Amino acid sequence: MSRPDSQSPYSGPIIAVAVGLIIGLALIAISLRGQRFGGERGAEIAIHINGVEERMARDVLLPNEGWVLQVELPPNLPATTRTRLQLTLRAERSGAMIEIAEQLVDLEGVATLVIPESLGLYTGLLSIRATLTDEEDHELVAYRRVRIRRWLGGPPIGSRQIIHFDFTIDRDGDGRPDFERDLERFGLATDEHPELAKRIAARIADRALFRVERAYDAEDDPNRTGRARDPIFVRFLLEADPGPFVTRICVGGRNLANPESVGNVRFDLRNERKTSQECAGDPATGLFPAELTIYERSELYAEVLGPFLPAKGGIALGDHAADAEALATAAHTSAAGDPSDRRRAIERAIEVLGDVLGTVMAHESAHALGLVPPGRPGVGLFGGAEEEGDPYAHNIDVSGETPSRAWLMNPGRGFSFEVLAGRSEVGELRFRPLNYAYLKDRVVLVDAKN
Ligand SMILES: [Ca+2]
Ligand SMILES: [Ca+2]
Ligand SMILES: [Zn+2]
Repeated sequence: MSRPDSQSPYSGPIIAVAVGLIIGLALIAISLRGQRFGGERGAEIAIHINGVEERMARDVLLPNEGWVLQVELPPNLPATTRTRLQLTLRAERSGAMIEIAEQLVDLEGVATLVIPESLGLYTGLLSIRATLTDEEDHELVAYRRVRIRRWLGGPPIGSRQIIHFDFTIDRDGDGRPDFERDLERFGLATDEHPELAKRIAARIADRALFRVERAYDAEDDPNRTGRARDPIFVRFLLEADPGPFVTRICVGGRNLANPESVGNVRFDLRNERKTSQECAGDPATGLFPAELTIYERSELYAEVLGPFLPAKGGIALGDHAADAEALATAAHTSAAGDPSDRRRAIERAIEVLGDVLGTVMAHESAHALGLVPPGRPGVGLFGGAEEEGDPYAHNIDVSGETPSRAWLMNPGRGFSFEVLAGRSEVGELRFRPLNYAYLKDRVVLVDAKN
């Protein structure tokens, strides 16, 4: 393209001067902001709440105990400077000040405090001030204000909530758990060998439960308390429990009204119903593993289940001579040296199907516990609204879109079989930090009417 004749001969130099000016101003701004601290320029302290990124955490309401305060210090500071961190909490209403020093725990370079009840925080605004002083008495300061609120009707989760995944549901009344019949669709059971169906069903259920527990009580807790176990937890069981707060979620059977849906557990805002049944027939609620056949075109599905699907040249579990023995003992307890190909295929099917099902169980049980409340904090936790369809009760980001990162509570329809199995590049699906904070009673939600 030729140069337009009308262009001013001065435009080049003018732009150069302007760019120079902008760079100069930017440099001045940086040097004003980042006076040398600990020998470095631009050093900053960052105050985080519950491991949630700043834009999402801005308006959250916090309980008077149990939430996590994290102070991230500049990297590469001498240890002596790091130990001089001062943390002050100031109640805006009363002016009461609390100095914190001893209770801070260092977690991978982040000074962390799980707010104890003994701190006696009151409802209202709380100012957090973090101060560091270096060898030359330069001060580095960071502030943050948070809102402390009370839960009306108690915290949503607590320590007594139980989720019972009932794999014995017999919706069709044939005297056998529907889940065992569901496995026939994957070639993992036959009508002639109900005893093998029972055994593999139990193995898959165990594997799935283990996956659920991993999702709720992860070692890499994004809220980073450093505790071996959080006092707030949900128990997940495969057997019925006589406790008062049991939510029963049935696993198995057909979802005739919505045959493409693997899970249909009702969203329960703020977990108001701690005792409920997700087993009804019309409309069907619960989990429907048989519908996982919607993923049959997935590569992983074909690879893992192909050996059992007669339509794919496989042999259904029970029809192969080695199956009874393979299922009689777990692979690792086998006395025979190398497991046979068949045994390996069975173990792999249990692992992959168990992980997929466990991922769906973790997602669906979180709906019963109140994730993801629609709206922004402190009414919601960036969940989609009811009229939005798929995003309803699922994660959206601050701009109202489905998050670009794959999180466990994103709309379920978007996940592939590989992602549900935890065998894609995104790894095992996890609760995002804000979801996790809710599941650990570290954020307060208020009624929109209040
Ligand atoms: Ca049945
Ligand atoms: Ca509930
Ligand atoms: Zn969902």
